[in-house]
Amino acid sequence: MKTQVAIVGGGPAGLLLSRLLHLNGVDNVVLERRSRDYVLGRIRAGVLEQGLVDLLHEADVAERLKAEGEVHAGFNIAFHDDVCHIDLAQLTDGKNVTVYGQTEVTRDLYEALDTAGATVIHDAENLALHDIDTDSPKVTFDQNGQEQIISAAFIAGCDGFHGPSRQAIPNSVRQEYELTYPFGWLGVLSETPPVAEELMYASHESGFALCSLRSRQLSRYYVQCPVDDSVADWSDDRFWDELKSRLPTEVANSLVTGPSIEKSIAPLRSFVAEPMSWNRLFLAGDSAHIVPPTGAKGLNLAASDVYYLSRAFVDYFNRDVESPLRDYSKTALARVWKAERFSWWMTRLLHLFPDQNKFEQRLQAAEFNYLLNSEAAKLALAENYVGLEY
Ligand code: RFL
Ligand code: PHB
Repeated sequence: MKTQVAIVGGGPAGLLLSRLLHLNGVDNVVLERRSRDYVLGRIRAGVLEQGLVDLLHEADVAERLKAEGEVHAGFNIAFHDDVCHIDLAQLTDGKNVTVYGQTEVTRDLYEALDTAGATVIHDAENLALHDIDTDSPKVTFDQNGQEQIISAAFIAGCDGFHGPSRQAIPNSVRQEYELTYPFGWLGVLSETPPVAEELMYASHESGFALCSLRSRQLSRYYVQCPVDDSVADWSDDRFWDELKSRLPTEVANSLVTGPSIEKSIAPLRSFVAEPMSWNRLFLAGDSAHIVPPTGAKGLNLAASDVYYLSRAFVDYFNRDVESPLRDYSKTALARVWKAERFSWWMTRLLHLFPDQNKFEQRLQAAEFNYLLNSEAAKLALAENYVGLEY
C-alpha cells in the first residue's frame, strides 16, 4: 500500500490529523494497535480550549460538540477553606473553555472518517518504522497474522507515550527531559449530578482533589493518591469519604455520591522529547510530550501540534512550500514548553508533596494567597488555562 502520510496511532492526535489532511486532499492511512471499542473505552481529558474547539469546527466534526458541550466561563480553586474564583471570561476578554469528553471527540472523529471513506486500520500489531532517513520511509505491521507494508512520503508518530515512533529517532539525536511526581490521580466517573456548575480544584493538607464533569448527569472526580496504589485499594466508599474530606465543608455537604462506573489511576509526569521531527518522521501529541493533568493541557497540546503539522503537510503537498514542515519541531516546541511550565506550576501549587518541608509549605500558601488577592496573578492563570495562541 502507498500513501502520502502514514499516521501511527488512532487517538485524538492521529484521527484529527487524518481528518484535516483528508479535507485538504492529502492522502493518508491511520494505523491503530487497539480495537475501536478499546480506544473509545478510555476515559481521559474533558476540558477543551477554544483553539481545539475551533479546530474541530474546521474539521467539520463539531455538531454534537455544539449541542452537548458545556461552555465554562470560570472555575474555582479552593485552598483549605478559602475559595478563589477565576472568572476566565472577564479576565481574558470573553474567552472560555468547553467541557466535552475526549472520548466524545474521538467518537465524532471516527464517525466523520467512516463517512468520508478514510482508511483507519485497527488491530495493527507489531508495528515498526523503517527508512525514515530516506525518501521512502515505510511502516510494517501484522494484521490477522499477515505482514503488511505501507510506503509513504512521511510518517506522523501519533502513538502516545508508549508507542514506537519516538524511539525511532536515534538516541544520539533525541534529548529527553523528564520530571516524575511521587503521586498519581485516582479518577472516578459516576452517574450523579456534578457538585457544582463549575470545576473546582482543591488543595488540602491530605492532598489534592478535583471536581469535574461530563454533563449534568455525569460527574468526574479525582483525588491525589500514592503512585503505587491500585484501584483495588479504593472502594467507592473510601473514595467518596476521601474526596469529601478534601473539599470545603459547604461543597462536601452538597456532594451527591453513587456507584462508580469507571475508576482508574494515572501517574503524573512531565516529559518532553526534542526534536519533534527527524528526517521523514514527525511526532505529535503524547508521543512527544506529557503534562500532568492539573492544567487540563494534554489533549489541547496534541491539538496544537496537529494544527501546525496539518498546515505544514498541506503547504508541502498542495503549495510546494517546505519551510513550515522544516520548522515544525521548533514551532510546536515553543508552545509545548509553555504548557509544560503552566502544568508544572499548577501541579506544584495544588498538590501535597510528601517530601515538602515547612518552608515550602509556607511558600505554597503564599502562592495561593497572592493568587487570591492579585488580579495580575489571576490573569496569568486565566490566559494559560483558556489556552495560549497557536
Ligand atoms: P493517545 O490518546 O495516547 O493515543 C495514542 C494512540 O496510539 C496507539 N498506539 C499504537 N498504534 C499502533 N501501533 C503501536 N505500536 C501503538 N502504540 C500506541 C494507542 O493505542 C492510542 O490509541 O495520544 P494522543 O492522540 O497524542 O492524545 C493525547 C491525549 O490522549 C492525552 O494528552 C490526554 O488524554 C492526557 N490525559 C489527560 N489530559 C487532560 O488534559 N486531562 C485528563 O484528565 C487526562 N487524563 C490523560 C488522562 C492521559 C492518560 N494516559 C495516557 C495514561 C488519563 C490517562 C490515564
Ligand atoms: C477532567 O474532567 O477529566 C479533567 C478536568 C480538568 C483537569 C483534568 C481533568 O485539569
